[in-house]
Amino acid sequence: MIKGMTLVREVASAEALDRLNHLLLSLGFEQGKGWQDTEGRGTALLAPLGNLELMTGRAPAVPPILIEVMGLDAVHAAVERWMLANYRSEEVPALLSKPELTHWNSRLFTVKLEDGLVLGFWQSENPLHGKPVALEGDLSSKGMRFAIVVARWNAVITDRLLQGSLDALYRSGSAKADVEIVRVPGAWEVPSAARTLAETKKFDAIVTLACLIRGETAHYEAIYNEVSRGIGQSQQDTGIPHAFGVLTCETLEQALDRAGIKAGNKGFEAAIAAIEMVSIQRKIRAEEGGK
Ligand code: DLZ
Repeated sequence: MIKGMTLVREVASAEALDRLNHLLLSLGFEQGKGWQDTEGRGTALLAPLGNLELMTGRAPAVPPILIEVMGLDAVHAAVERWMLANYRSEEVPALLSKPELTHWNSRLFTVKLEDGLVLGFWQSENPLHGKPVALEGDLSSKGMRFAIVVARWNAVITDRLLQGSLDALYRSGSAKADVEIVRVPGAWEVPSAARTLAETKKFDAIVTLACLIRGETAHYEAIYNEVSRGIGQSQQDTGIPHAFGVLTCETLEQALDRAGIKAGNKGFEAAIAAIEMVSIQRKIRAEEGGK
């Protein structure tokens, strides 16, 4: 039912309002819808988030208007420049404090403006502060079992994709015995082999590798659509993650670029995605099991 929160504060004059409005916009507030009538006017400054904090047990150690920022030192420098432009320079040190560590693992500075209006600017020292809590997969593949299905067609490319996948798996902890490589004639055969492997339930994830080049592939779109649909369907039907390392390129040069020359190695990326998906599946199941 709650839509938002508005803090209303009177300032001394129209000039003060414009000056402050200008400062806060330059720091990153968004201009909201203001108002004006015969007696006065208001300006709305929008922040991405707001919250109401209630406390008890001791008096607040902070001003009632607290603005959370990124880049506290840059904000402090901008406020200082603004203060020097609007106040006598000898007044500024008493009005603008230096950023200091707080007891809640943050840094904060305050600025006293006209009519006792005090703003506190702060930044958390915790890099994870404010990040949405999310389950994420780890990138260790130790103890996971993988099958890699690789098409022989365009082997000059797919061999490089395979090397990329193996590199990713071994470097993240896989034992050679935990990685099975299955070669199939071309991209068209990849979904069927992937599904057969997934159905054995011997593997935690399947990595699929192939390369379709438009110039040499008749009905390129039709083949690509069927290959991607088949791999996706196998993944959904079996519940085993299938990483998609099927290149679709206009030219051989483009394919080479994506197989380790200029634009990364899609085989490496697919294997990393597979590891992450196995890890995330395990975490989701562990959470479910713990409920
Ligand atoms: C036939 C064919 C063609 C024209 N192009 C490719 C390609 O670019 N990439 C690929 O992986 N495979 C290609 N193939 C082979 C088919 O995928 C399939 O292996 C054969 O049609 C046999 O079913």
